[in-house]
Amino acid sequence: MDFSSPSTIQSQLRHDWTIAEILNLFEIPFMDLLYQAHTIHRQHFDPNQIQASTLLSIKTGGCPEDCAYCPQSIHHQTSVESEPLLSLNQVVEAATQARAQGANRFCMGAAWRSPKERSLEKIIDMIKEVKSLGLETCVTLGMLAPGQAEQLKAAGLDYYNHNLDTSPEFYEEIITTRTYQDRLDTLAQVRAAGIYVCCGGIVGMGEDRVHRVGLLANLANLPQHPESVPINQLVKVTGTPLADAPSLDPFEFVRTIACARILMPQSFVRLSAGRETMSDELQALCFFAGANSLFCGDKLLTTPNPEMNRDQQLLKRLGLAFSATENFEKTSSSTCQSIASISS
Ligand code: SAM
Ligand code: DTB
Ligand code: SF4
Repeated sequence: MDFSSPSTIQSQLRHDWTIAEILNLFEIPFMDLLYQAHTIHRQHFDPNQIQASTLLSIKTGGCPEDCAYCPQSIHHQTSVESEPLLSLNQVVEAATQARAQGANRFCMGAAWRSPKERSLEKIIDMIKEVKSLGLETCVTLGMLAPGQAEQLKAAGLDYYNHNLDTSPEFYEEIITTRTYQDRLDTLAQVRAAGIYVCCGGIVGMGEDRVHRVGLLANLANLPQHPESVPINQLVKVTGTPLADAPSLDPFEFVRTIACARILMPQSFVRLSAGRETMSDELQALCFFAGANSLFCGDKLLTTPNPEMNRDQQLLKRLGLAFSATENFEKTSSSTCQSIASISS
């Protein structure tokens, strides 16, 4: 393929990517890869707009799953304590604050294998209240049983986050308590219920490039690309089996972002966990490579995220603005003010 002219760079919506093709993409010279990814990015998005979501852990710790990266698993001895589900009031308060800070989507995460019916009723109330604040809603609750996605959709849920995390081949080294197929089944239920899909993975877990390629292939070859693709860089947490995982070459991280952009041209690619330890320059490269979404706020679920002030300064220095909404059915939203405009 010729990567030297914008006219030869065409982004197609494909669902038949092979591992060999994606490996070839990873192997092209860095500048050519960035050029191609950025050109595709510009064909679908305003390159100066970044979507912002805020995360809240509504049920922290005590999770029965054994995900090797996760500080919330009961299988690992970390400093995260198990807490009960937050009350509706606590959630509404946090969402109101997030809205005031400029986020347009509020993501609620629960450390569950899957939601029990009684808990789901409480989540449904939370979704309704957060939506009534004019925010987009996202939840991540683990695996869904048949019918639960429909209940969430009826409550007005916009997005469901459920990650493939890594390639099928590396998966068993990371999680043994649920299968790759379990994840695909939950994603299919979410899609069938008409909820937007937020699905990505983690890199920097000691996997090889071929496993990063396998993750991207499985995301891109889903029947429909996820609307939102979070790319997490492992946050190494003391007490988890991955606490001493070897650090990923930052340029390899940028390549992963660029390849995600090329493979899923119309999806929002989210620079997710791991930003706290990334330099401003690395994040800027990621935005150039096609990342156009992030989590804002000082905390992810249990680990730190860059402080709001640092993000505001970064966006200002790069001339980027937080966008109104990524909702695919709405073209504008009056509910949110851009963080950049608040800061200026
Ligand atoms: N329990 C639910 C589940 O696993 O689907 C929802 C919450 S879980 C914390 C959501 C995602 O966070 C995981 O799929 C994983 O990709 C990401 N994650 C968890 N711990 C992480 C870490 N230490 N570093 C980077 N990403 C992490
Ligand atoms: C996702 O892919 N990343 C977010 C969100 N979805 C729920 C979570 C990151 C969690 C990082 C570890 C923690 O803070 O506990
Ligand atoms: Fe539980 Fe989700 Fe953490 Fe896995 S990633 S241990 S399912 S909270």
